[in-house]
Amino acid sequence: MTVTDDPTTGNSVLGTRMLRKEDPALLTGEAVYCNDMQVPGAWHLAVARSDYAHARITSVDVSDALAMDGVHAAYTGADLQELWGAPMPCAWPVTEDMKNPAHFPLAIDKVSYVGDGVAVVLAESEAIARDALEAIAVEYDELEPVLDLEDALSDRVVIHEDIGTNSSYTWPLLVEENEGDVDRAFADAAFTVSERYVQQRLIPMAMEPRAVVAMPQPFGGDMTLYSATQVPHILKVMVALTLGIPEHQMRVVCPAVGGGFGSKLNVYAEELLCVALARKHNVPVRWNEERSEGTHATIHGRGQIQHVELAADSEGKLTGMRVRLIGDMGAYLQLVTPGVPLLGAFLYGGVYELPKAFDFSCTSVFTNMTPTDAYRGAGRPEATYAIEHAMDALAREVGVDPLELRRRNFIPTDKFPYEAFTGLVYDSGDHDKAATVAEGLIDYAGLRARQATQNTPDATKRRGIGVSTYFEMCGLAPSRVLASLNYGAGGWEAATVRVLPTSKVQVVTGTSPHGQGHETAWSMIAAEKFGVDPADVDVLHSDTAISPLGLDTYGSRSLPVGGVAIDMACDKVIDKAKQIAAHQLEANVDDIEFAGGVFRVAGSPDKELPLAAVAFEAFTAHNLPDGLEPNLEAQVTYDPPNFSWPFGTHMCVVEVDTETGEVDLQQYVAVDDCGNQVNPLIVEGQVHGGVVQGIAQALWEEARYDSDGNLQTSTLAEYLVPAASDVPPITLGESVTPSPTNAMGVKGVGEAGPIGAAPCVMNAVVDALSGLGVHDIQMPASPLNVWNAIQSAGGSQ
Ligand code: MCN
Repeated sequence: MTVTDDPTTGNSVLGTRMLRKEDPALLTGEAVYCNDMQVPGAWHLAVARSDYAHARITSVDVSDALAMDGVHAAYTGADLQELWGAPMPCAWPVTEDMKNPAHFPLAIDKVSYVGDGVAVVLAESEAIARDALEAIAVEYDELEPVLDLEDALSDRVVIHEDIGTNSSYTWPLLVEENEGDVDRAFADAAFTVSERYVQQRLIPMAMEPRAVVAMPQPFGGDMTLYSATQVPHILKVMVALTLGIPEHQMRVVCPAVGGGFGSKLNVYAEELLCVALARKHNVPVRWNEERSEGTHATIHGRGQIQHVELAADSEGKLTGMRVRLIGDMGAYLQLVTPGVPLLGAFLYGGVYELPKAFDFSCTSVFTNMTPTDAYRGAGRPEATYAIEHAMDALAREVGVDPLELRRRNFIPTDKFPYEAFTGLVYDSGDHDKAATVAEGLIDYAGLRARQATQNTPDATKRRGIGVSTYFEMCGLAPSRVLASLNYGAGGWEAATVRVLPTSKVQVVTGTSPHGQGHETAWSMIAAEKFGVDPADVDVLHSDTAISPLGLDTYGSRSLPVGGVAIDMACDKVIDKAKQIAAHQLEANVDDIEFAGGVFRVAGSPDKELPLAAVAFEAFTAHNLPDGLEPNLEAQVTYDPPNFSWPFGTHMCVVEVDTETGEVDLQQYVAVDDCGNQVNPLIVEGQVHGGVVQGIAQALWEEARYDSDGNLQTSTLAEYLVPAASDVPPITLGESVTPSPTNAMGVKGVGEAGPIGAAPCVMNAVVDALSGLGVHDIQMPASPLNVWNAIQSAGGSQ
């Protein structure tokens, strides 16, 4: 990648398809993941886990394990209780009276899901530690498990006796002065639909399972925690608070991290166990997750029952909406579990001009299953599914094409920035454009014509066309708005930019990439500003000793918050450099221009200084303006004034075999508008990966439990993660609507794919079968679920 050094046009790195800098190390095996770390003398931790979903522990005996060769120590939950200064943290108490049962890294009296930790072994190798688990004897009194959300609500069996109910909180979003409007909207409606959807639980499947190494420093009492996490900064604070370690003596480092999709946005029992036991024994302690262990012990995503009602006038224009959710939180609250439905609450109106007649409420319940938490999109794919699937149901009621119904309801382009019914302001949007681009790429009109010919009443191969649109609320910031939702952290991000004496650039970021290509993107931002080659920019991240300030990577916040902070820090450095250049060139600072890596005096083309000369001058400090500090460095902590609001339209084509129930996804088109793009190649990669995750929710993936609460899909043989060969080529259309919120005009893109994809595919499947009387199909649209839906519809219109 080269940079154009044309001072008249400036550089042109931004917006180019630069290959990712980080990939050679990742692809050649040079990158070091947590599990690759060589740690002489480390003790290996293994966790004995409950085989019961709901049971009282009557005894735990670790003595046989302790007697085994190579075993250094073995502990029950009761043995370690004194180590926990506080229970495991939940940082999002969404209501004042939210119920949060105490949750410790190991259970003592009672287990609440299959996989709940009950004891640990520390041994000289991982194999010995895992073998020793077999020697631990645990006796249980089995209790009836609570696995159904509606049953959980009834409190027929209460999981956590200390809180006396399975309901943790009820959180409403109703514009009070409009109370009554909702009922009126439904009473006056020409059309209504009332739907019930189930968001099945999903299991995040990062390529790299979790792994932890806790290393006490030999001198000085400090602790370094290496973890396959996406939130080193948050983890540091939480571990310090939970274990009572002075925060300045805690350091968290993420080596290379192989994906997270939200599942590594957490504080896990194994992280606390490794740190606490490393302190106790003053040795390094490490733990590696096995895949089937992870399907139990790492959070699950989704898990909601959604009741959605729409009211519309005779044209199909929305006039009111009611949403009732039941959220499945699993056995305990993890770091942000309660907040997930709230993130979706604001998006139930989709991209439509919904009046304020909106009534939302969510009750979240405990169940005897693995805890749920944020999984790519976190609440927003669920909300988009609900409105977009319901819009198709409404289109069938009204008798109009689903795309036409959406167009009738789009927020008009000239109304942006648009204050939504929730009071939040959508920064920019052009839904008609996104839909038009998608429509053209897929040949929507032609497809509808061919569909009419193909889907005769007795056709066994039926074509379906799916449409979905979305608005996403991401960039998770501003801090003040997050505060109003009771979120326990801020939404800012920090960046430090240094131009080194030789004019190489160092960017220190608080973001923590785990597959998103930040080293490339952040290099491009700095290269554009300074007129240097991106190869000359080094990006430092994911180590709290090197980057002490940060709020990490989730919620598609890294570019619109962290990237913008870098852009701003570069500007600050340039402003300082201009003062030095003005001093050297004996000119007024206001006359100094900077482009293509060179400072020039306006109107005097012969008076110029390259960045390298200014950087060296700043370093030697031999001749700086009076009062100016040496070196070229600036730090910015940026707290944006608004969320980031990407949007888009997805369309797809399926063919459904009515005899086998098999769905063949044949075409997929996505138009995702994330404002200006730093690197379209990365953006495309993000959309491709995300779309496949959304398709997977629609067609294949599901965490399935049996009636005893055993996870039946605990390995990759049963949990159907797609391969590239399972999906058709994904055609991406272009739409760029810059955000007015930040100077770069960027919005996030990391979660767009799954938000648009699941409803798009499910709309296509139902569209294929609606002529047979099929109104809905439960996700995933497996052959069995599809076939059953066809049979129960009975083939009638
Ligand atoms: N980008 C860009 N131009 C834009 C928007 C984004 O060039 N207008 C680039 C950014 O520079 C960055 C990437 O796209 O390199 C993603 O940026 P952003 O949308 O800010 O998202 P984050 O970096 O904050 O990533 C988080 C997001 C989330 S929430 C999940 S979950 C997710 C995802 O990213 N998990 C992922 N993408 C993933 N990709 C991989 N490979 N692995 C995961 O675990």
